[in-house]
Amino acid sequence: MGFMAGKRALIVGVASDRSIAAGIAEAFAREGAELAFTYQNEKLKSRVEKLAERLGQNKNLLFACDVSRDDEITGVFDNLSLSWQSLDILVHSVGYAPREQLAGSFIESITREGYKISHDISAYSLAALAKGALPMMEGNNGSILTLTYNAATQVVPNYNVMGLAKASLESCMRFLAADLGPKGIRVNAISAGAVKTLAAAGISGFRKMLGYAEKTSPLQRTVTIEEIGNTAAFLCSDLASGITGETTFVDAGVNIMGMSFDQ
Ligand code: NAD
Ligand code: 0WE
Repeated sequence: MGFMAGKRALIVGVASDRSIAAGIAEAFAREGAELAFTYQNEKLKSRVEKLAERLGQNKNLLFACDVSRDDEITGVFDNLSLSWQSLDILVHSVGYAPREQLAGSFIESITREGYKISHDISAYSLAALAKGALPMMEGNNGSILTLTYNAATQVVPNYNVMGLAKASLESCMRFLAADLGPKGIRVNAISAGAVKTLAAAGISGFRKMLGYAEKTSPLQRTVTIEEIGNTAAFLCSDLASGITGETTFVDAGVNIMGMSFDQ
């Protein structure tokens, strides 16, 4: 029996089979969890549907959810509660800034609108989803997980306003952990190393970033969505019952290095 048997999880953030959320879903399903999914818009629905099917999950537990819309967030939990009495796990794997924010000089690219959108979609959405999920999660050793990136605390060229949004997301994760701990809910983050997903497609210099990990990380390679998924499964299971408010790096060790050794 898997170590997540009997757990019910809602996964937000699948856009393709390469999504980090897809790696997480795969590990959760392997460990015996039951899954429900959201999709951002109709264009992405069929991809999420196919993943749910491949993982042997109930194809009816798919809900539209653009996280910038309160009515859609409310709708997810209203509909989910018709099928599930309670929810054990919420995975938040969402990040977005308008593309032009993610290129070139920080000071030249940042705008009030870019700041607003990136923080709304990438950081506030964790609090909004937690608020919506709380009535279903209270009192059953639940766990919430979000995905962050090291540029929250260390400057990465071109990541720009998303770095600020990830800093806000990590702080949100800690405030939620403090608030929800007494209700039995743990809240954690995985800080993932660079992975080639849709969110990475078209980002100038992304290949260089993967190369940096291969050159600099102690493990001399990048990480996979399977490795991130396995860590997510651990953190969201009772095996991690003593861990909350924590950011766990799954980055082949890149973040510990101050400078790379010569090759
Ligand atoms: P991805 O493109 O597969 O996933 C991003 C998801 O965000 C998509 O499913 C998309 O539908 C969703 N999304 C964007 N705007 C939304 C909105 N308004 N409403 C609802 N959903 C919305 O890319 P990914 O790399 O799997 O990203 C998942 C998370 O992992 C993000 O938080 C990202 O910042 C983080 N992360 C990614 C990397 C990387 O290198 N790929 C590294 C560290 C952290
Ligand atoms: O969090 C991310 C990606 C976030 C992201 C990606 C996009 C591309 C498409 C947010 N918004 C958008 N908007 C779009 O229009 N990562 C950690 C991956 C990533 O993105 C970078 C990176 C890394 C690593 C951008 C610049 C520099 C490094």
